[in-house]
Amino acid sequence: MNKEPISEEEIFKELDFYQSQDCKYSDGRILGSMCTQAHPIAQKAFIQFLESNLGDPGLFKGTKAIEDKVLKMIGSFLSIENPVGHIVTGGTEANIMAIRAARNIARDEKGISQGEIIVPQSAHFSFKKASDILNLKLREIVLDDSYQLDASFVEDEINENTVAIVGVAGTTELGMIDPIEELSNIALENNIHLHVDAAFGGFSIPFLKEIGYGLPEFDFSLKGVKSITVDPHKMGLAPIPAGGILFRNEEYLDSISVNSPYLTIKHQSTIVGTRMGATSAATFAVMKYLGKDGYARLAKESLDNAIFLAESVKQLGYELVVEPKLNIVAFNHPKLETDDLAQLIEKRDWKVSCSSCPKAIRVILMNHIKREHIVELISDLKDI
Ligand code: 0PR
Repeated sequence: MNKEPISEEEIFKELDFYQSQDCKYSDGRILGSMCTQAHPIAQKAFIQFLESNLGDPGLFKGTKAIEDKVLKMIGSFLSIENPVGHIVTGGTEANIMAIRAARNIARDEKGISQGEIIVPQSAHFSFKKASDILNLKLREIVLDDSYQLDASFVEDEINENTVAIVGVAGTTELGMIDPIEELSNIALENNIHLHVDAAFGGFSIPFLKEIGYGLPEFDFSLKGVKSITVDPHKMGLAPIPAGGILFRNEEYLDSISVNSPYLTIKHQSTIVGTRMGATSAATFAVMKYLGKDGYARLAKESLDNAIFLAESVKQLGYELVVEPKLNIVAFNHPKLETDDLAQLIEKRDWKVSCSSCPKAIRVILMNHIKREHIVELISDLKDI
């Protein structure tokens, strides 16, 4: 490190140099990201609340009230009036908190010491982290022909050690929606915690349903659903790191709270201690600014773009993996291996991502990918 101070100008010259090596969402070339440009109003609120620490909410009572309001607003489109939870660092922290709550309650109420969780093959790798950290065995359920969890296999995997079942509403690779209603019934019959990972789909499915899209139920209206992950920093247009975890009631948060004696609150349930208030403020701002109509418009635009891309690649003779349910399109070349196709697309300056199950090129139609970018991509795919 330098001993003598360096001028602001010098520092920013250096920072600009490094930043110029980063990809920019606004270029429309990032095809495989679930994050996108934060809405300008969210950026403004983020900066205003930069110093606020929700790890010690007695010092930041106003920011704490904002976090509570955000949870209530999210609850208003996930069929719950008074959710309990937090705005956290992302889907990973949210999922770990949910599984931790399920494990602790199963331990305290059923005496389970060697717990297991049941997840679809399509579950995000954060559940691997959760099972490792929480010492739980992971049981994976195979997918059906449309790449959704096959609920008929779930009951076979349940045993006296099962602490949670996970369903995904908007899978990471393909944007599919698991049969959450069936999972809810199974969870209720067997008295097991059902967690829904709607990190990606939580900010789009409810709004698409509202404007008439026939998508399945996945939220707290289903009695078996005890917790939902829903990330403002994905389809919510909030800045990173804004995840959301909502529980049905206080019992779940209590089960993961530890004493924090010298703070202004005496208990803390998040994994992270010192934590941002800025993300709650930013999420509050963008949610108010867009309203349900704004999110419905954005979700429809993204889905329309996905359908447009899907139809176009089919017309070009590419093989579509599955008709898009949400704004993710996965496809393959009829002759080339996926990795070779990925390389050819990368060569044309696109930032490509591949799905693993099945192997395919995967494009997430986030807000930064506009129609003109898709048209350009289609033209490159035509050449290839
Ligand atoms: N649950 C689901 C369904 C997800 O898709 C993701 C992340 C998570 C949980 C975990 O969320 P956090 O990453 O917020 O902890 N899905 C994307 C993925 O892993 C995240 C992502 C975002 C990846 C932007 C790349 C990228 O450029 O693919």
